[in-house]
Amino acid sequence: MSRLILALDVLDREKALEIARKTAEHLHAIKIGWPLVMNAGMGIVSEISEHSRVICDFKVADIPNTTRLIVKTAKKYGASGIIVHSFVGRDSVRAAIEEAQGMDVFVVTEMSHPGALDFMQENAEKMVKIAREEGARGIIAPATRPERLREIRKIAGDMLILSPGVGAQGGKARTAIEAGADYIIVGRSIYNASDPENAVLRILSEIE
Ligand code: NUP
Repeated sequence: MSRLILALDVLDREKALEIARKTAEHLHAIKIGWPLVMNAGMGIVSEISEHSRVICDFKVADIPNTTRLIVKTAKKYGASGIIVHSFVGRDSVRAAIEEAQGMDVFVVTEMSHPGALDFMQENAEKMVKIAREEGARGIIAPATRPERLREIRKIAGDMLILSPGVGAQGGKARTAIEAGADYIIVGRSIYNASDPENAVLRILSEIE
Protein backbone atom coordinates (compact mmCIF):
# COMPACT_ATOMS: atom_id res chain seq x y z
CA MET A 1 0.00 0.00 0.00
CA SER A 2 1.47 3.33 -1.08
CA ARG A 3 1.35 6.30 1.25
CA LEU A 4 2.12 8.76 -1.47
CA ILE A 5 -0.32 11.11 -3.20
CA LEU A 6 0.93 13.06 -6.20
CA ALA A 7 -0.21 16.69 -6.49
CA LEU A 8 -0.35 16.97 -10.27
CA ASP A 9 -0.22 20.75 -10.59
CA VAL A 10 1.04 20.91 -14.16
CA LEU A 11 -0.80 23.07 -16.67
CA ASP A 12 -0.47 20.87 -19.71
CA ARG A 13 -2.85 17.97 -20.34
CA GLU A 14 -0.33 15.82 -22.23
CA LYS A 15 2.31 16.31 -19.57
CA ALA A 16 -0.21 15.47 -16.86
CA LEU A 17 -1.23 12.25 -18.60
CA GLU A 18 2.37 11.25 -19.22
CA ILE A 19 3.34 11.71 -15.57
CA ALA A 20 0.17 9.93 -14.44
CA ARG A 21 0.88 6.95 -16.68
CA LYS A 22 4.48 6.68 -15.46
CA THR A 23 3.81 7.04 -11.74
CA ALA A 24 0.27 5.80 -10.99
CA GLU A 25 1.24 2.24 -10.06
CA HIS A 26 3.37 3.56 -7.17
CA LEU A 27 0.80 6.01 -5.82
CA HIS A 28 -2.21 5.89 -3.51
CA ALA A 29 -3.90 8.65 -5.53
CA ILE A 30 -3.37 11.62 -7.79
CA LYS A 31 -4.58 14.98 -6.53
CA ILE A 32 -5.83 17.38 -9.18
CA GLY A 33 -6.54 21.02 -8.46
CA TRP A 34 -7.47 24.26 -10.19
CA PRO A 35 -4.21 24.75 -12.12
CA LEU A 36 -4.70 21.57 -14.18
CA VAL A 37 -8.50 21.62 -14.39
CA MET A 38 -8.57 25.26 -15.53
CA ASN A 39 -6.21 24.42 -18.37
CA ALA A 40 -7.26 20.91 -19.37
CA GLY A 41 -10.95 20.93 -18.44
CA MET A 42 -12.85 18.61 -16.09
CA GLY A 43 -12.41 15.76 -18.57
CA ILE A 44 -8.88 15.39 -17.21
CA VAL A 45 -10.39 14.04 -13.98
CA SER A 46 -12.03 11.18 -15.90
CA GLU A 47 -8.90 10.56 -17.99
CA ILE A 48 -6.61 10.34 -14.99
CA SER A 49 -9.06 8.19 -13.08
CA GLU A 50 -8.39 5.48 -15.66
CA HIS A 51 -4.89 5.25 -14.14
CA SER A 52 -5.40 6.15 -10.48
CA ARG A 53 -7.80 7.30 -7.80
CA VAL A 54 -8.33 11.02 -8.28
CA ILE A 55 -8.80 13.45 -5.43
CA CYS A 56 -10.17 16.80 -6.56
CA ASP A 57 -8.44 19.52 -4.57
CA PHE A 58 -11.11 22.16 -5.14
CA LYS A 59 -10.90 23.52 -1.60
CA VAL A 60 -14.59 24.15 -1.72
CA ALA A 61 -15.49 27.12 0.49
CA ASP A 62 -19.09 28.04 -0.18
CA ILE A 63 -22.66 27.86 1.04
CA PRO A 64 -24.11 24.36 1.36
CA ASN A 65 -26.07 24.48 -1.92
CA THR A 66 -23.12 25.55 -4.07
CA THR A 67 -20.93 23.04 -2.24
CA ARG A 68 -23.37 20.28 -3.20
CA LEU A 69 -23.29 21.30 -6.86
CA ILE A 70 -19.47 21.20 -6.93
CA VAL A 71 -19.26 17.85 -5.11
CA LYS A 72 -21.88 16.35 -7.41
CA THR A 73 -19.94 17.48 -10.48
CA ALA A 74 -16.62 16.10 -9.24
CA LYS A 75 -18.39 12.79 -8.64
CA LYS A 76 -19.90 12.82 -12.11
CA TYR A 77 -16.41 13.04 -13.62
CA GLY A 78 -15.18 10.05 -11.63
CA ALA A 79 -13.31 11.61 -8.69
CA SER A 80 -12.81 9.30 -5.73
CA GLY A 81 -12.38 12.15 -3.28
CA ILE A 82 -12.77 15.89 -2.87
CA ILE A 83 -11.14 18.45 -0.58
CA VAL A 84 -13.33 21.06 1.10
CA HIS A 85 -12.72 23.89 3.55
CA SER A 86 -14.27 23.88 6.99
CA PHE A 87 -13.79 27.52 7.98
CA VAL A 88 -17.04 28.26 6.13
CA GLY A 89 -18.84 26.23 8.77
CA ARG A 90 -20.32 22.91 9.72
CA ASP A 91 -23.35 23.10 7.43
CA SER A 92 -21.17 23.31 4.31
CA VAL A 93 -19.02 20.38 5.42
CA ARG A 94 -22.18 18.39 6.13
CA ALA A 95 -23.59 19.21 2.69
CA ALA A 96 -20.39 17.97 1.03
CA ILE A 97 -20.46 14.69 2.94
CA GLU A 98 -24.16 14.11 2.26
CA GLU A 99 -23.71 14.78 -1.44
CA ALA A 100 -20.51 12.73 -1.73
CA GLN A 101 -22.20 9.35 -1.12
CA GLY A 102 -19.31 6.98 -1.56
CA MET A 103 -16.79 9.60 -2.59
CA ASP A 104 -14.32 10.56 0.16
CA VAL A 105 -14.47 14.03 1.64
CA PHE A 106 -11.27 15.50 3.05
CA VAL A 107 -11.44 18.63 5.16
CA VAL A 108 -8.70 21.26 5.23
CA THR A 109 -7.56 22.18 8.73
CA GLU A 110 -4.31 24.08 9.31
CA MET A 111 -2.64 24.66 5.95
CA SER A 112 1.05 24.10 5.26
CA HIS A 113 2.10 27.60 4.17
CA PRO A 114 3.26 30.37 6.55
CA GLY A 115 0.01 32.32 6.07
CA ALA A 116 -1.86 29.56 7.91
CA LEU A 117 -0.60 31.19 11.11
CA ASP A 118 -2.72 34.32 10.42
CA PHE A 119 -6.14 32.71 10.92
CA MET A 120 -6.10 28.96 10.49
CA GLN A 121 -3.81 27.70 13.22
CA GLU A 122 -5.83 29.09 16.10
CA ASN A 123 -8.96 27.45 14.70
CA ALA A 124 -7.45 24.19 13.51
CA GLU A 125 -8.67 22.08 16.42
CA LYS A 126 -12.22 23.33 15.85
CA MET A 127 -11.96 22.43 12.18
CA VAL A 128 -10.73 18.93 13.02
CA LYS A 129 -13.66 18.53 15.41
CA ILE A 130 -16.20 19.57 12.78
CA ALA A 131 -14.66 17.14 10.27
CA ARG A 132 -14.76 14.28 12.76
CA GLU A 133 -18.28 14.95 14.01
CA GLU A 134 -19.66 15.25 10.48
CA GLY A 135 -18.03 11.99 9.41
CA ALA A 136 -15.34 13.16 6.99
CA ARG A 137 -13.04 10.45 5.66
CA GLY A 138 -10.01 12.54 6.46
CA ILE A 139 -8.35 15.87 6.96
CA ILE A 140 -5.47 17.82 5.45
CA ALA A 141 -2.75 18.84 7.92
CA PRO A 142 0.74 20.33 7.47
CA ALA A 143 3.93 18.33 6.90
CA THR A 144 5.74 21.63 7.39
CA ARG A 145 4.82 21.61 11.11
CA PRO A 146 5.25 18.07 12.44
CA GLU A 147 4.58 19.25 15.99
CA ARG A 148 1.14 20.50 14.86
CA LEU A 149 0.58 17.31 12.92
CA ARG A 150 1.19 15.39 16.13
CA GLU A 151 -1.37 17.52 18.03
CA ILE A 152 -3.91 17.16 15.24
CA ARG A 153 -3.36 13.37 15.09
CA LYS A 154 -4.36 13.12 18.78
CA ILE A 155 -7.81 14.56 18.11
CA ALA A 156 -8.40 13.20 14.60
CA GLY A 157 -9.85 9.87 15.77
CA ASP A 158 -9.97 7.38 12.95
CA MET A 159 -9.93 9.99 10.19
CA LEU A 160 -7.11 9.75 7.68
CA ILE A 161 -4.52 12.52 7.64
CA LEU A 162 -3.26 13.66 4.25
CA SER A 163 -0.22 15.84 4.64
CA PRO A 164 1.12 18.31 2.05
CA GLY A 165 4.24 20.43 2.34
CA VAL A 166 6.87 17.75 1.73
CA GLY A 167 9.80 18.76 -0.47
CA ALA A 168 9.35 22.19 -2.06
CA GLN A 169 7.73 23.65 1.08
CA GLY A 170 10.42 22.24 3.35
CA GLY A 171 8.65 19.32 5.05
CA LYS A 172 10.18 15.86 5.24
CA ALA A 173 8.31 12.75 4.14
CA ARG A 174 9.46 10.49 6.92
CA THR A 175 8.98 13.07 9.64
CA ALA A 176 5.39 13.65 8.51
CA ILE A 177 4.57 9.94 8.59
CA GLU A 178 6.19 9.59 12.02
CA ALA A 179 4.14 12.56 13.26
CA GLY A 180 0.92 10.80 12.27
CA ALA A 181 0.23 11.39 8.59
CA ASP A 182 -1.34 8.42 6.80
CA TYR A 183 -0.46 9.82 3.39
CA ILE A 184 1.91 12.52 2.21
CA ILE A 185 1.04 14.80 -0.69
CA VAL A 186 3.96 15.78 -2.95
CA GLY A 187 3.83 17.99 -6.02
CA ARG A 188 6.82 19.94 -7.33
CA SER A 189 9.48 17.52 -6.09
CA ILE A 190 7.91 14.92 -8.38
CA TYR A 191 6.50 16.71 -11.42
CA ASN A 192 9.48 19.05 -11.78
CA ALA A 193 12.00 16.20 -11.49
CA SER A 194 13.75 15.15 -14.70
CA ASP A 195 12.52 11.61 -13.97
CA PRO A 196 9.22 11.80 -12.02
CA GLU A 197 8.98 8.02 -11.58
CA ASN A 198 12.40 7.94 -10.02
CA ALA A 199 11.48 10.85 -7.74
CA VAL A 200 8.43 8.87 -6.60
CA LEU A 201 10.54 5.80 -5.85
CA ARG A 202 13.04 7.88 -3.88
CA ILE A 203 10.30 9.35 -1.70
CA LEU A 204 8.76 5.92 -1.18
CA SER A 205 12.09 4.44 -0.09
CA GLU A 206 12.38 7.25 2.45
CA ILE A 207 9.09 6.33 4.13
CA GLU A 208 9.22 2.56 3.89
O1 NUP B 1 -2.32 23.04 3.36
C1 NUP B 1 -2.21 22.71 2.19
N1 NUP B 1 -1.01 22.84 1.57
C2 NUP B 1 -0.81 22.46 0.26
O2 NUP B 1 0.32 22.60 -0.23
C3 NUP B 1 -3.27 22.15 1.47
C4 NUP B 1 -3.09 21.75 0.16
N2 NUP B 1 -4.10 21.20 -0.49
N3 NUP B 1 -1.85 21.93 -0.45
C5 NUP B 1 -1.68 21.49 -1.84
O3 NUP B 1 -0.71 20.44 -1.87
C6 NUP B 1 -1.13 22.54 -2.80
O4 NUP B 1 -2.18 23.29 -3.39
C7 NUP B 1 -0.40 21.70 -3.82
O5 NUP B 1 -1.32 21.16 -4.75
C8 NUP B 1 0.14 20.54 -2.99
C9 NUP B 1 1.58 20.71 -2.54
O6 NUP B 1 2.41 20.85 -3.64
P1 NUP B 1 4.01 21.02 -3.53
O7 NUP B 1 4.28 22.10 -2.54
O8 NUP B 1 4.55 19.68 -3.08
O9 NUP B 1 4.42 21.38 -4.92
